[in-house]
Amino acid sequence: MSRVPLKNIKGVIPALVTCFDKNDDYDEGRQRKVTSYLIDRGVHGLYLTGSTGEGFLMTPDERKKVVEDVIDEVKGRVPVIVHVGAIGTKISIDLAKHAEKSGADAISSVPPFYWKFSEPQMFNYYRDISGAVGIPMVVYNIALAGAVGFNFIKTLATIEGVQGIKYTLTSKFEIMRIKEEIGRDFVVYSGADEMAMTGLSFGADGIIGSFYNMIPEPFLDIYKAIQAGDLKTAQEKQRIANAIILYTLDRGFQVGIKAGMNWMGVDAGYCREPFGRFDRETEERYHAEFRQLKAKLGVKGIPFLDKL
Ligand code: MN9
Repeated sequence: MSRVPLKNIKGVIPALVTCFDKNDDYDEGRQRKVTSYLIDRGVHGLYLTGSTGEGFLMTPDERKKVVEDVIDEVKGRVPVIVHVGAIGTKISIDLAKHAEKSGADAISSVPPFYWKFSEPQMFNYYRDISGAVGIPMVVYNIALAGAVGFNFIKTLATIEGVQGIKYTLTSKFEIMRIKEEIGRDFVVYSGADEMAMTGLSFGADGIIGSFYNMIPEPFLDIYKAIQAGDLKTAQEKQRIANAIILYTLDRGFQVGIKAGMNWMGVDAGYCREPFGRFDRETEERYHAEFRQLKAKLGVKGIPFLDKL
């Protein structure tokens, strides 16, 4: 099986939503459609069953099914990173081996959480998972799971197999520091969508996040603009994207992103409980509010706004 080396996995990578039906069951049909829809829009890769993918709300078997269906649907068109994080090493190893066997290009994991594990325990977690597979590991650093500090990132980078980090913190200067002190080859994905251009201009190789499901285009433009050194364009696209992001965050972001995708023309289904769902009136009201935002912004050429 040919795999994409981590250093070649760059650009705009949606933390893919997982689609559930109205009975709260995983929905393969919608999942396949959403997958191909995003590839057609030009995203550069996919990150599965992470926070946005509601991975922690699924059983290991359900997570495996999502991975199999998405990789089958992708058919090698873009690289795939699978989040295998769980509180226990044994479950994560099982998910990691399954991801490798299914054809994933890389795995990723938050540190084990809930019990406030010590750094040696977290180190062993990453060592044991990485040691069980032959594909690279991307550490997922996010406050929700208890963010780890720079020195510990450096320690984790000594593990064979740990080749990168998804850095979902707002301290973006650390991205530059990681590249300086760990090495240019250590792959960094910037993870706060609101600061995508900051992360990229500080040296991140790519961006992985929730909103690339709903509004990939401005971020594809930001990625291109930063590569071309065009800060002005990047800033303008980030400004518009952030207006949309902040509006969505205020209205419940997991559910809001799926509603937004629906308005874009792809049915991403429902979120899993306890996230809840919009009733018809609420969704219609939000839709109307977004049209007001569009009028206020007064811009054209952002497909999400154009379609509202
Ligand atoms: O990195 C995402 N974080 C979470 C992933 O899911 C907690 C981000 O993409 C945020 O959802 C986004 C909105 O704040 O930046």
